[in-house]
Amino acid sequence: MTLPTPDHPRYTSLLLRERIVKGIEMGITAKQGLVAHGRGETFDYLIGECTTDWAQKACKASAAHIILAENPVISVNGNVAVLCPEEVRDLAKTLKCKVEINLFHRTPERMEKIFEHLVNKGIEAPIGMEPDCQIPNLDHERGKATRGGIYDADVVIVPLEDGDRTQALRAMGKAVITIDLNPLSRTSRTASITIVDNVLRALPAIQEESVSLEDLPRDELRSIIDNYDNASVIAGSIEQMRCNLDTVCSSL
Ligand code: PTJ
Repeated sequence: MTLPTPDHPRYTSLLLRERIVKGIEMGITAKQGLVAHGRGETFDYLIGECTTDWAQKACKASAAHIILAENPVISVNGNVAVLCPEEVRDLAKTLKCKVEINLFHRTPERMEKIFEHLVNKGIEAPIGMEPDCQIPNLDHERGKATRGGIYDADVVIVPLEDGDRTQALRAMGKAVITIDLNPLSRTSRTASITIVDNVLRALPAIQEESVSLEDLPRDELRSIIDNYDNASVIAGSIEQMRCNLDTVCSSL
């Protein structure tokens, strides 16, 4: 692995790329995860590789949702497992969320390796290894779920999702929080809360927001959620990308 020195302008981005490559070598990340990561990199570039005010607003509403939740669950796939296992662990601990492994390209070998990896990173008892039910109207592997986990969750956090599961989870009456750098994706447009940010920045941002909200009474937390407008947050994120492009174009 050839890594640039930390003063390289693309250091963080290249480091993450290496994590994904290593994830593939370890049998954790799907090859398709490379393509997904590349798409994410493009949108991250456009958003300015930072947590925008729009994303921060979405993180605050997410924190309120999770604090009020009875059974919040973080869904982990092969990209998330290698990009930010510590951030998943910390958020799960702080906000008492279960962690469920859920894969699109599911194989017993990958499930086993991801489980071991998460346990090694300090995540206690990830679930998903023995799914015992199916999300209605979702026939593929992503529909496999666990009772007491995603199947019974009231709030599900789905970073780097791949489409129709968000819709299916919402049809079950759940609140779905997605972290997706692509504001145009179906997932982004159908989630209850869409955080247009890199999962690496978004998970700690939710955690920080939760610390500042933890002493608020329930009705104030509820009003943060009720006053949150996801459509305007998505539109704002797209507008931010357009402004960033305009700035670059006008400097040429
Ligand atoms: O591990 P598996 O088998 O469950 O497969 C996982 C992947 C990611 C391969 C699968 O879910 C997939 O194909 O996803 P998509 O349809 O490519 O969607 C992934 C979305 O996540 C895209 O919209 C990307 O822009 C976005 N994305 C990629 N990297 C990041 C990201 N969003 C936030 N943070 C990232 N680091």
